[in-house]
Amino acid sequence: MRVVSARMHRVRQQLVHEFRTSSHQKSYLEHLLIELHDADGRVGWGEVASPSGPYYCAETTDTCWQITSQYLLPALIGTDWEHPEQAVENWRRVRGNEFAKSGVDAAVWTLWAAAQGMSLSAALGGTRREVVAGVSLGIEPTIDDLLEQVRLHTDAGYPRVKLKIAPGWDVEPVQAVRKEFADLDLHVDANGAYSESTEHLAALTALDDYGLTMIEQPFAPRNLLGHARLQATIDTPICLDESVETVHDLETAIELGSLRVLNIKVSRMGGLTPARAAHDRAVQDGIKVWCGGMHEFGIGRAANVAISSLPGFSLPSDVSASAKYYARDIISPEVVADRGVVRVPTGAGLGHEVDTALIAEHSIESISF
Ligand code: OSB
Ligand code: MG
Repeated sequence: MRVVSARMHRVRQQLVHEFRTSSHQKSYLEHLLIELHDADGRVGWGEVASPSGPYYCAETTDTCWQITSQYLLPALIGTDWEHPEQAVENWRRVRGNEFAKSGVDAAVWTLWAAAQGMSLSAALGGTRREVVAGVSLGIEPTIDDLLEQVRLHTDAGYPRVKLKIAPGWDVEPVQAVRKEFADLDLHVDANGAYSESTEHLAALTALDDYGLTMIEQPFAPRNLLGHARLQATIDTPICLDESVETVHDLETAIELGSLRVLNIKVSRMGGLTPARAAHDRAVQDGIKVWCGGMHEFGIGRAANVAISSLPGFSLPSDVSASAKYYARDIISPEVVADRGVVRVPTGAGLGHEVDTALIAEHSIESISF
């Protein structure tokens, strides 16, 4: 196969509900949408879901634009390849920049799946026909606001809720939610906001009493030893997100005992190819996996649904319905969740139509290659 031309669009979408984490706050997102064309008129779509600022990871929308347009697309266009894993060899020399790579990698996979007449899920080796979605809820102004959000989403049938926490917003909100939702599959995500100070460790240890499914990324990304030390003293499984950008990070974390659960994000790991490799490696060592999200628009969301269909994804994923995030999504049909269950598309390629008119309407900037 050969990509003969490409386009990249910088698109802004308003969130239906403002989202706050320990590190940043957002009411809209700007993602890059990549379309790859082959000589037979097929199109492959991928999404770069980088946050605008460098608060989740080092990348930003601007760095992704730069790396994609200056290095990744020029390295791909015009080369011959048989399989997506071969196509991504073209940018093996580019260090880091996983969000930028992930959008091009996913576009390569959807183009290849379309050419094979296979769904993205089948192309990846997915076995599930439906995946279970949870929701991730941000830090709210008050506990009452948070309880209202939990009610809204559990009433809609989502079986798992993740709460963002930060020092000063941890035991109290968790206690309040647990009091009203005794049996809910509940977990927390700190986005690395805690240190190993006595005060912070006391709060994290206190969370051990609330039957949480996991505590996600309590410490800074590089602090694998700290995560191992904490895991040795609490029963609640630790889940890593930001700490694991490569399969090598995962192997180190497993060896150190820093995690029992892995949040696999297609974006954070540089695409479907490395995300699938991380899935295989985690399952081999009995690490539970689920798919995290970055508030993707429909194209990135469809890639997340496809990877979540691999057999090892045994916990609910952050692949909530399009409507949880956006008034109107850029794909049709939109992603829908029925009591938290999302059907895995069976149509060739992405399995959704891409609404190019809506993309054009919300596009800030486009570039052709
Ligand atoms: O840490 O998982 C995270 C969103 C932006 C940045 C980081 C994270 C998140 C989420 C949202 O939790 C997951 C989603 O619903 O897409
Ligand atoms: Mg996280």
